[in-house]
Formats: sequence, structure tokens, C-alpha cells
Amino acid sequence: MKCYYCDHELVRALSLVFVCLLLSLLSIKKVDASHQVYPEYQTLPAVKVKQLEHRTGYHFQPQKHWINDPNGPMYYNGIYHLFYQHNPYGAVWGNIVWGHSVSMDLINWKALKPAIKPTKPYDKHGCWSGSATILPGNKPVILYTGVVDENQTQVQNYVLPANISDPYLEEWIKPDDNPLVVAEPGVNRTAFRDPTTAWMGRDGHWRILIGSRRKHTGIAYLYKSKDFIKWVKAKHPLHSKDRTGNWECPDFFPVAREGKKGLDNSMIEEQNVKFVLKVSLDTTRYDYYTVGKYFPEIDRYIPDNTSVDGWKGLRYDCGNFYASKSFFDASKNRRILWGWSNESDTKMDDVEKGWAGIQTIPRRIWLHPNGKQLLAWPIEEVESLRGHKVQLRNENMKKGDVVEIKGITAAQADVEVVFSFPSLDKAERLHPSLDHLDAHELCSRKGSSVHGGLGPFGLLTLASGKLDEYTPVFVRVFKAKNKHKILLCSDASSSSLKKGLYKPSFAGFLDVDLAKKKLSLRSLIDHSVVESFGAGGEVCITSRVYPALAVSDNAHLYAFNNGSETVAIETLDAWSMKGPKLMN
Ligand code: DQQ
Repeated sequence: MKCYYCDHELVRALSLVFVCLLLSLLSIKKVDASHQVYPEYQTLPAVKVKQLEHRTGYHFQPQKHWINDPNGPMYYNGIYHLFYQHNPYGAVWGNIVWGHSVSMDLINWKALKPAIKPTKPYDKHGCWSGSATILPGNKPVILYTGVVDENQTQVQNYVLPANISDPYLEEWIKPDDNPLVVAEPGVNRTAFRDPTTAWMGRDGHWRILIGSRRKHTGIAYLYKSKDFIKWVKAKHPLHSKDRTGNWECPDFFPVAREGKKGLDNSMIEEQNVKFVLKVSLDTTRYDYYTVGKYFPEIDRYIPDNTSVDGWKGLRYDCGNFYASKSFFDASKNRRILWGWSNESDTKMDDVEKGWAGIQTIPRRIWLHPNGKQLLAWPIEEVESLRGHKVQLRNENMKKGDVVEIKGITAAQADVEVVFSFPSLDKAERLHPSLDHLDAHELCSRKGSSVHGGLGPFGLLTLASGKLDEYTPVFVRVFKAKNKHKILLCSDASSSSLKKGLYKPSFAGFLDVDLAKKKLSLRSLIDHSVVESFGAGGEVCITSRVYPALAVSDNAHLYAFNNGSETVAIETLDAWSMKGPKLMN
């Protein structure tokens, strides 16, 4: 089988030249690790799955082999469904089917057989990403991208549950009128994929987006249908943006202006609603989004002028998190976000482990009271996995102090901490020559061991006893021009003594009011993943790390301060995390 990510090599090489030019022009961070596929491993089943060391304990992973994008998440008749891109035959990308798991609580999962496999001329080269929509009369339907030939021509197909009264919806059928949407002349048929959940307009017509590009302009094509079968391309895309490259996995949904309540995709006429358009950038492998207005009468979306539309735009997660998809959970009136976190060890490591890729812990998302960005927080159900708890209260950390948080399983833990400080006076001045740096670059220059004024302070996760390895998640406050710049870093550069790993210094800027002189941080630590949430979910960062020493019982957790200002751990609560149970 020809491989999509390999074919991308040529495209990638060409686009790299373009990207380098752009990066230097726009001074955006370097391209992160992209995932490549080694065809020789595509159909190399895992003999034995290494359970120990780096396999996660409470994140979503199938028993073995490769996974990527979350697909068609939905809540239907009391059951959550998660589908995902999966290679059933190897630990690298290829042979893509829709894996399928179900759950009553988004934590404990039951694995089912693949829901969609390549069997028809319109999908025989792959069943790629897509979304679920629940039609009136409580009828679920899935739209997905089928790859029809070796050139990777893409079309959009649908499947329906074979037996609507089966609570798990195990069987899906491909009706004869597939494919539903083929690229018309002028549309790039090899970049035409990942249909969204549909929404219904005032005119009673359904709408979906399909991700694409024309040259380097990313495009979300809009298609409309009265009956969900015959789809017509609208005159204009819903939105497009030059110099962003191919748009994968678009997601478009309304958010309430106030409160945490989620909205169904079709609730476009609600009062006090804003919209979010998220796209996954094929060139940089990260997701960015804008908050804006949707004009249903002309089917256009316009980002607010507070949202940067492009590579410097808002990120769901400043780390290893891609091809995300959200859904409306009607059982709790909330919107939930799933995202794929790729491995950042070597392909050989993945083949040896017998698995690659995890889904991050589902996050509830809602609009920040400032109306300019989303907030994200791990769903409350994850707290059901909290076991033994330890806590610290009002513990001062002077410059150079390291405090061990003992008594929990540090390799599999949940930590919530509030740091406080007496004043902002000692915040270090950001040298004008560093002012233009993006957060990642600043984090890699000003790591956790580089002494500062107010910060760096935070947690040392997955740390070895003698601190030969650690993944610091920390804050550093700078005085810049006339405001403070607050950097949140999750820095993998010292995470492992192993060579050949991708160890990025992921970071983002927090836009919080420091008047209260407090900053909060939460980290979900799970063997090879650290998911962190700064200031209640303003900035989220996921790092994948592979310690050689800080594994299982040899992993430690510390709090630290390397700034001249004394910082107090006002409250720290940490839990050992249990593994989920398999659902019967
Ligand atoms: N992954 C799928 C595509 C999608 C890409 C293929 C994003 O449908 O565009 O596995 O990671």
C-alpha cells in the first residue's frame, strides 16, 4: 500500500523550502517533528506489547499498534463512542481503519472491532478522518474520507448503523449511494478531506466543512444538503487563510458567550453565541483556532480582530496535540475535546514497543470570560481515578529549593498546585533582544535551571532521584515594555538520558491578571505523557517523554523555585492515579 505520510515526503520537502522562507519572514517557531512512516513496518504486527515503562496507565490507547486522529466522537443513547484512525497491523501509520471503543463515562472503555474498513472502490486505499452527526429522529450518521486510488484521491462517504437498537452500534453499513461528495474541477482532490459534524441552518439545509488548500491557502469548503445525501458546494468557502497550507480536520462550533455550557452544532441561532473554527495545519502539525462570528445568511465566518488568524494564532495546546475533534455531550450539556498525541521517540522504539499514539484526556472547553479564547480542563470524570492523596500547604521555596512530593505514584499522578508570591518587583526584565521571541524559543533559552527573578518555579515531573532526568513544567514572569509576560513551559530537553528522541521545549504565554499574585498549575502525569494546564486551562501543553531512569517506582515528583523571589506553595494536592477498568 502506498503511504500517505511517505508521499508527503516530496510535498514536505518542497513545502519545507517555502516554510523556511515563511518562517524567517514571519519569525515563527521551527517546524516540530513531523511523523513519517517506514513502509517496511506498516504491516509488521507487534509480537508482544511492552506494557511497562512508557505505556500509559490511564490515557486512551488500544491494546496495540498505531493510532492517530480521534474520529466521530459522540454521545448516543447513554453511551460515548470514540472512533480513531488505527493501523490494525503495525505500530506505524498505514492500513488505516476506524477503530471503535465505547464507554459509559469517557474513562473506562470497551474495545470493539473496527467500525469502518477499506472494502469498497471509494475507500479501498484508506478510511480517513471524519465526524458523526445525530440526525432528527435520533439517527446517527458518520461522514468520513475515503481514499480511492494510489494518487490519494479523496472523496467523502457515509455509513449508518446496521442495527440502531444495538447499544454499542458495532456494525456500520456503507449504503450504495456512496461516495456522497467528490472534488469538482478546481478543487484539489488530494487535499480534500475530514468532513465536520453537520449543522442545520435556518433554511433547513445541512452544512459541513471539508478541509483543503489551494496552493498555500488553507480552505474550509462549505457543502450544503437538504437530505444529507445530495451535497452541493457553496459559492464561497466558509473561511480560508493564505499561507497556512493544507487544512486538516476542521472543527466548527458555537460557544456560549457566558458560562461553561456547551451547545449543539446546530444551535447557531442562539442569542449570545460566538463561534470557533479550528484547523489542523498539515505543515506544522499543530491545531490553531479563532473565535469569531458566523453570518448564517451568507454562510461566512469572520474571526474577531482579537484572534490572530494564522500560524501565530491561538492553540488548543502548545505541545504535542493534533487533529483534534470536539463534540457536544448532551448528557451533561458540555463540549468535549479529544486530541491525538503522537509519540516523539523513534520509529524503531515504536516498533519495539508494539504501539504508538495516545488520545489526550478528554477536555471540557468553553469560552473564557474575556471572550477572546477558550478555556480547557480535564473532564471531571478523570477524578474518579484519583487514589491515594498527599497535600502541602503554605510551604515557602527560596531560590534553589526543591521540595519532594512523596507518597504517591509519581509516574502516574494528578497534581494541582497554587503558587503565590509577595510581589512582582523581582520579575526579570526581558531584554529587548529577546522580546520578539516566541514562547518556545524563550523557553528553550530560559530553561528551568536558568536562574531568574520571579520564577522559574513549578514542578519537576517524571524526575529521577538524582535529577539526571526531569520534565519541568514551570512559570517565569518577565517585565517587558509596559506589561508582564508570563511564560508557561513544559520542557522535554532534560527528560531522558536516551539519545535520538525529539525533546522540544514547548511553551505558551499566559494572559492572566497577576494582581492576586497567584498562579495555578495542574499536571496529569502518565509514564510518557505530561499534560499541563496553566491558570485554569488558559494555556495547555502536552509533552511526550521517555525517561530511562525515572520510570515506574523510580520516578519522583518535585516542586522547585529557581528565582530570587521566594515563592509559596499555597496549596498542593497530588493523587496517585488508578488505571481504568475495562468495560464488560
Ligand atoms: N490523518 C488522517 C487524515 C487527516 C490526517 C489520515 C490528520 O484524514 O487529514 O490518517 O492527522
